[in-house]
Amino acid sequence: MSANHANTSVGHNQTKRWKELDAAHHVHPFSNTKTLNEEGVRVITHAQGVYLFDSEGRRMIDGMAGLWCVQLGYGNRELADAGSEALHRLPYYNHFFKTSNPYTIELATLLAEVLPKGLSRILFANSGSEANDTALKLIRYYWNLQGKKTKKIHISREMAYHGVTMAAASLSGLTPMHPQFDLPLPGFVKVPTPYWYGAKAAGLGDMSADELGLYCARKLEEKILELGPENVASFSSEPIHGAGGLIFPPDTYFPAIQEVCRKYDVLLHIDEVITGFGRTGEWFGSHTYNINPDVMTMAKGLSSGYQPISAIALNTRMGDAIASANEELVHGYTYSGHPVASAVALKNLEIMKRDGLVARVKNDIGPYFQNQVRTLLKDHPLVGEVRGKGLLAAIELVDDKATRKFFDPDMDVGTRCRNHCFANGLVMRAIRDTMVLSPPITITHGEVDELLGLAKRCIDLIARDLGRL
Ligand code: PXG
Repeated sequence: MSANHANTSVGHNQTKRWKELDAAHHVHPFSNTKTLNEEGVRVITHAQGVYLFDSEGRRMIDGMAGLWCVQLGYGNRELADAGSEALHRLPYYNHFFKTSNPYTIELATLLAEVLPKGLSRILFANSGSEANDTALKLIRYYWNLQGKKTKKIHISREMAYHGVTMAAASLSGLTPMHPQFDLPLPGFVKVPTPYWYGAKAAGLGDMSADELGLYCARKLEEKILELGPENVASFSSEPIHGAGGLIFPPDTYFPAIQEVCRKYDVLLHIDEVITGFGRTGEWFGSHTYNINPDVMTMAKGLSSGYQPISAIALNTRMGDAIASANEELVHGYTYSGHPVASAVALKNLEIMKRDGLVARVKNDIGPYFQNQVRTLLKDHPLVGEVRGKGLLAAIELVDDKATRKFFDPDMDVGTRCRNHCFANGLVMRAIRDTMVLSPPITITHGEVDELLGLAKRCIDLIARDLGRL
């Protein structure tokens, strides 16, 4: 850490002023505006490596890489310089008027190189939600081009998170996202997801994970048959549920799911917004689980979060249909393939390639992280399960390990644990009572030790509060 980050406090009065102004003028995402304004926000002023600093001079280790996105960590000079150079050379131009720019062309080319085979045509947008919205529109367009005009229904999974636009929120299976906005829209249907740890509590008995994977694929098939395959356009899935609670697919799941999609000619949309760019130890979760998407969406780690940019990759089937349709594709954003965002994403991918960062997650830091998190926490009295892959880990805090019984949600165990984390200089996310980690992929071994040491300390603290330690 450089010396200029040592003293970061901006003073009590400035912090107080920012808290007041934020409460007066700024409405926060996914927050209770009333209680947040009463409590006051924490103002993050800068960040370096895996550390965040707030206006009161506190340092926190960021176990979440922001929102699962800062792959290369904070303060990367090369990314900042790439953005700065593009800001000076070409701060903006669009792709509408038969024009392109070098950054976006090179980015699309490099992406096509690292994407699973066959995904070679790419559109750009600005967020994961927009990418998913775009993917659904292109799926509709594809079926319309094929003359299959009844194929309109989009199936996705319970507990899925695909974003917040009208379509992306409709695609999401986290039910609290819907009632405020009268969603989901018509034509969005959900099927069960293979959450083995929660299967018992959900009344699915004692199936093995592999049995559960096949069961969920059967449920997809039954749903397609119930709706009529001629009415089903697509099935959407994250390779691993992110915001739904870091749920990893059983080995049986994706082979069976892909067979069902093929059998009924249902397009497979894979949402790699969290699982892309080295997170699982491969470039994409689709590599990890041997998935062949028709359309893949990505965002977050594409630019390490340094710029808002997302992408939609099409396989030959969809890409060729659109490329040979010989009519205008009536879709696109002012900022599709923004030069500055493209330049930063391009540099981000170049660095990942040059420094072998994906292989580092697979062969070095990923296995170390997985081993350490299990060694430290697997036998903890409050921990029912530790699961993970690459640089993703979930720690289930449970009432009874033997019966996989969850705590009463009213006890807010996860949130209380997260509060201990903040107080102790650690950002660890709570999803229900599952504690989640997804640090920058550049994290060092020593920083992994620090991160997990703090995580253990905070889980000890909540265990003590509950009289379990
Ligand atoms: N798909 C997936 C799989 C995501 O995780 C989106 C789409 C939407 O991306 P945008 O860029 O529109 O936000 C996401 C976003 C959390 C959290 O608390 C997760 C996300 C966003 C905000 C919070 O876990 N994921």
